[in-house]
Amino acid sequence: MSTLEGFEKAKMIAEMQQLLGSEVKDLEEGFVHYLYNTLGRNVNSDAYYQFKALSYTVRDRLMHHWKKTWHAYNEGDIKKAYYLSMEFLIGRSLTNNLLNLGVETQTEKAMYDLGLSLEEIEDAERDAGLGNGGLGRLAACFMDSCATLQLPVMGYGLRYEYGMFKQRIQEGFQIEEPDHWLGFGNYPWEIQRSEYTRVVRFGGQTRMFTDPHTSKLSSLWENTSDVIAVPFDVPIPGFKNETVNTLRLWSAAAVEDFDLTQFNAGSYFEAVSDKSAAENITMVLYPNDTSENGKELRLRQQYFLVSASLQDVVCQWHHKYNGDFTNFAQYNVFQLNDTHPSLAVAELMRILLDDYFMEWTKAWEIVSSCMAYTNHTLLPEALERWSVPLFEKLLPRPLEIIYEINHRFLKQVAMKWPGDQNKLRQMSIIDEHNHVCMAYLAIVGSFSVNGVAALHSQLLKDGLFNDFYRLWPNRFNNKTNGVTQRRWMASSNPGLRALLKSKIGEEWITDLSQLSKIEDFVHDKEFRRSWMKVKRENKKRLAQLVKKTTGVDFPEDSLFDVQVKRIHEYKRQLLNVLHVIHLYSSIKRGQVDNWTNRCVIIGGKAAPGYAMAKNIIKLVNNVADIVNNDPDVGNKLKVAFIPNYRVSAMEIICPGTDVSEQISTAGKEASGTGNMKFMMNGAVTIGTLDGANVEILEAVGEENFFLFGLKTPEVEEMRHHYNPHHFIDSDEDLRAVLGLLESGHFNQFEPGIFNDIISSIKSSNDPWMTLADFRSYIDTQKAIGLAFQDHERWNTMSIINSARSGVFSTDRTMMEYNRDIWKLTPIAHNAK
Ligand code: B1N
Repeated sequence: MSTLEGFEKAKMIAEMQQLLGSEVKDLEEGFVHYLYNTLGRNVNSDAYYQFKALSYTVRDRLMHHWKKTWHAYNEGDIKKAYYLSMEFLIGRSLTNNLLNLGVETQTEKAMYDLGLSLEEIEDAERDAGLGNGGLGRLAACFMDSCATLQLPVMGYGLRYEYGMFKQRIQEGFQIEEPDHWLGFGNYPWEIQRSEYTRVVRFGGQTRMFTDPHTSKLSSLWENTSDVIAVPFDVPIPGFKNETVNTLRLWSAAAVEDFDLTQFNAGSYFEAVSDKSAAENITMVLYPNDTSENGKELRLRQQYFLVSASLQDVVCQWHHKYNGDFTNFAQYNVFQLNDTHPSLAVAELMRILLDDYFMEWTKAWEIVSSCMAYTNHTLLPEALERWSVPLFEKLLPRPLEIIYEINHRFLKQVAMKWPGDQNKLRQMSIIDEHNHVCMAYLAIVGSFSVNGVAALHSQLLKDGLFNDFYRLWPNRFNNKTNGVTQRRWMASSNPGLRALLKSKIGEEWITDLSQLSKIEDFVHDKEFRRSWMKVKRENKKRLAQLVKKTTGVDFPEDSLFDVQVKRIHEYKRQLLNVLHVIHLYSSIKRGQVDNWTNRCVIIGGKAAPGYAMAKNIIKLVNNVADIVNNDPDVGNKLKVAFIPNYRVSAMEIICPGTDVSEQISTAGKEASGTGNMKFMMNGAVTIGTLDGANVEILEAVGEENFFLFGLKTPEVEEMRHHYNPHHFIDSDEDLRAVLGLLESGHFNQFEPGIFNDIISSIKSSNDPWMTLADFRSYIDTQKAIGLAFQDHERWNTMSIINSARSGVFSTDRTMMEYNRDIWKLTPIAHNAK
């Protein structure tokens, strides 16, 4: 380097430092300003206020780009997509927003200068738990990827006052506590936008009248009880690209604070309780994952979301194009996150027919070319059906429209299958029991129907929706789920990020396929050592979390075996417990040759009304208690049930995991997304051929995946003659496990509490056929234990799993939705 070049370089570095320095100073000033002036606290206040002040500071930096993005999307003729979802499981936002803004180091320095730790401040943020599990978290990952890809996509959801309940464990039982996540104030990431308030109508009656515009007989919806929808906007920044998309969450309010007529008539109590009935709509998230919430309030929530969101879009269109809807479908597409917002089909019809006096065929042409439906489950208990009387009471006008949609649809069915009464009956949107089948409404009203993993999409076509597939084969497609690597690697696994940076740079943060480059280093000694070291550090962090939340000590050189997800019989946490009991019983019998020390983590919430799931939690805790306190066991086996599993817990759990448990009964898990997070972070999967496991196996190859269990067709075949006793009689290990369970070994002072569990797995009607997969699971776990002892082999598997996870980024998923369904043009605006 010449002196001149050296001088230039030194000058550049100095300028850069100055720039960084001024950034640090700005952050400091902003932080102190909000802490003192807005929150009335000082620097030594509670970490929660520090978090709030820092969040406001960071939010300020998003505002300008947010506005610019909004204008860029709304100025010209730009096609936009709307993601309608009852759940957005956002988790924390501070760390993520710092990452996407590219100011993590500067912020860390700013806080350090003030004598504070950024990590502690980040840890004070409460999770925005506005979702149950995979479906809600997927919506949040989608939002992150759309902003990073600069796709004009807006999220629409509900601003629940209470998110997913907090789970506490008391004497082994799950206790639910309300989660007042807003923290008795505002969420620092939201901006209330009262100017976009909408009115949503419920109840009343319909009356026929002659429409003065068309001179046709029309329906008038009157005497309704109205509720106000107030939007709160949450910014969704893309990764270092100046795009900030919007997630709009609706909150319910009474039309007027008090109904004055009632109030004046002396009905003070009724007036106030009407107000709270209105506000009830967005009070609480229904805590059921993959099961129906057949309650009136849930239907209210669904219509509230759909009506407010569609009015929002349609009103803006109306103003912009003076009521000309010719091109509406060309510029707007609505993605329905499962059937929960499928009323959108009827509601958009209602708006076009009743508010804009459009003709049916024209309106239907628009509606059915701008709706797209994603199915997330095949489980019959999750398929939404609303009783017609309830519908009639709550939504008489949308019901009329559904009748008409069905009438016209059944004519099409009759044309396709002339004289086939069965088909009409099977495919009718109104079923034999006088229920509205929301999935059929969604399919009939959409131009695209997709499943969430290759196997799941195939099963939709072959089974559940076969009739519809035969009628409209081109409507059906697959979009395999993903997760965002920004949250699930870059931000939650800083050790891995640093290692990757040193080898392959940082392009993977926006192009995960780049991860494959690390396979070039799979034989590089120094790289391999660093990879192990990163995992070791992450296991340390995870062990600390386990210690803090359960008191159990996890030795870091043990195999960390993790199953975290909602508790459900189909996910088979029970199979996992049976394995734990098998290990315990082996130790007790002295069968410990070639033993691998193992720490088992199970975590997840049970729906409060799901007795069996709650009992499974109790069983895990009781087994853990016996195992962890038996001196014969020592470090050979440790078991912990992590309480209150949520997004922010997964951020610590996932990087520290060696084995990822994905053990659902084949054909039951639509996709799974935890499986992808673990894989990215270098865990090896033990799994059935179910959901996206199929694609994970395909990516890593059989030598890097521990496959076990029956395949989907085998499950379905065996169902007809399933006999668990056949497996019990022929398997000594299984007998030993069941013997321990049945003897009350794990419930000595609580007689009989596990009887239901025992009889469910011993029943020939067990839909999840747990015992059928026992042998294969135990043998595969044995193979895992041995593989783990070969550190080098394990390390190779770990590296390869991560290296080949590129396809499981939601960036890829979103590009596919866009290519095949939305067809949006990315908008790169220059925010000057
Ligand atoms: O959606 C995830 C998938 O990865 C999971 O396999 C799937 O189980 C999950 C009713 C659901 N399906 N259905 C729901 C959630 C809430 C509710 O009230 C159903 N969740 C899934 C993402 O595709």
